Amino acid sequence: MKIAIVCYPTFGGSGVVATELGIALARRGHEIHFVTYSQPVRLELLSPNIHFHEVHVPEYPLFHYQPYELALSSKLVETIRSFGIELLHVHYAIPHAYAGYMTKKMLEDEGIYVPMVTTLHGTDITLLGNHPFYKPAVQFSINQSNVVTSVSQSLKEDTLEIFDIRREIHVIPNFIDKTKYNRAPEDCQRSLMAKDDEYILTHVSNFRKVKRVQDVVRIFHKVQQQVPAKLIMVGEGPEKEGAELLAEELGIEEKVLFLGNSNEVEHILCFSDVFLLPSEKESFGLAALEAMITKTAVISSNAGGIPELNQHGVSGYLSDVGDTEDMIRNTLKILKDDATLQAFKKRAYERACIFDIHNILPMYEEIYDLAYKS
Ligand code: GMT
Repeated sequence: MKIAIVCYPTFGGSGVVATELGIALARRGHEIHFVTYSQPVRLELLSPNIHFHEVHVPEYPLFHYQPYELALSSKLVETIRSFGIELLHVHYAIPHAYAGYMTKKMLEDEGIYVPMVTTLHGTDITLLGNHPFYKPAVQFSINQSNVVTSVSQSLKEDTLEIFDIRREIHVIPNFIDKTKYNRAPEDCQRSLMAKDDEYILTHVSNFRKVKRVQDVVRIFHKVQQQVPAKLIMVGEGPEKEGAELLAEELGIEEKVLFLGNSNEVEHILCFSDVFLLPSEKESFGLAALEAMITKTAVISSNAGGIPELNQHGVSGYLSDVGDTEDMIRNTLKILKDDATLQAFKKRAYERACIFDIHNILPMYEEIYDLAYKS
C-alpha cells in the first residue's frame, strides 16, 4: 500500500512511534511517505520504500502565527496526487487530523478519495485537545477520520469521556523493535557512567511539567543515601533547569548526569538498572517500554495507560502520582540484592517482548484494510 504518514519529527513519543511504524511498514513492502516539517529524528536511513517530503512554511510578517496546517494540507494534496497515495495516517490529532480532513476534502473536489487513519497519542487529548480553544476542531476531525486508533485503553476511555465521539476507537498499543536492543552485556560501556558498585537510575523524557522531573531527582536523592547510585537524565525541555537546580540544592549534582537529547537512548538504557517515570499523565509510556526491553525495571506512577505496560511487582512497581515516598521504598526493594534486581530486569524484558513490533504491526495493517474499505 502507498501510505502518507504525518507526524511530529521530534524526540516526542508520537513522532518516534510514527517513524518506527513507517520504517517497519516499508520493510514489509509498503511505500511510505513521511510528510512533516523536518526529517524525523529516528529516520536515519531513507530506503527505496521510504520518502520524506518537507513542509515549508514561509515566514510572512503579516502573520503573527504562520499557517502550518495550510502548508501541511497543501503539501499532502500535492504528495497524494503525485505519488498515488492510497491512505493517509496522521499521528497526534493536533493539528494533523484537522489538516488531514482538509486534505481529504480538497482531493474529493478533484474526484480523489483517500481514507484517513488518526492515531491519538495522549496530550493531544488529555492536555491540549481538552482545551476549549481546540476542543471543537479536535472533536470534529476525530469524527471525520475513517478509522481512529489510540495507544492504550486508558487513552480511549479519556477520549470518550472528553469528546462526543461517533467513531469506534481501536486500541493498538505502542511497540518496540526488540532486535534493535539486543546489545551484549559486554558491549554496554557501563564504566563510562558509573563505578562498578553503583546502580544506575535513568529518566528519559521531554522534561515537560507532566513528567514531574523534580520527583525523579527527589526519589534519587533518597535512594542514593541508601545505596551507591548515579542518575542519568536524558532529554530537553522546560523543566530541565529546575531539575538541575534541585540536584544542586540537594548537593547531589555530581551524581546526576543531564545528557540532553540523544539519538542513542538504547546505549544509555542498556546499562540502566531502574527507570523512573513518575508522570502526572501518560497515555502509554513509550520511554518505559524502551527501558524494559533493555532489561531495566520500572518505577512509575499509575497514571493513564502506564498500568497497561508496567506490572506492579513484576516488571517494576506503580505508585500514586506524587507519592515519592512509596517510589523510594519500591526502588530500594528492587535494589535490595542482586538476585531481586536481576529477576525484575528479566521480567521487565519478558513483559516488553509482548509489545514487539511483530505482534503490533499486523494490527495496523488490519486497520489500514478497514479504512481502505470504508
Ligand atoms: O510524552 C510526551 O509528552 C510526548 C507525547 C507525544 O505525543 O509525543 O507522548 C505521548 O505519546 C507517546 C507515544 O504514543 C506515549 O507513549 C506517551 O505516554 C504520551 N505522553 C503523554 O500522554 C503525556
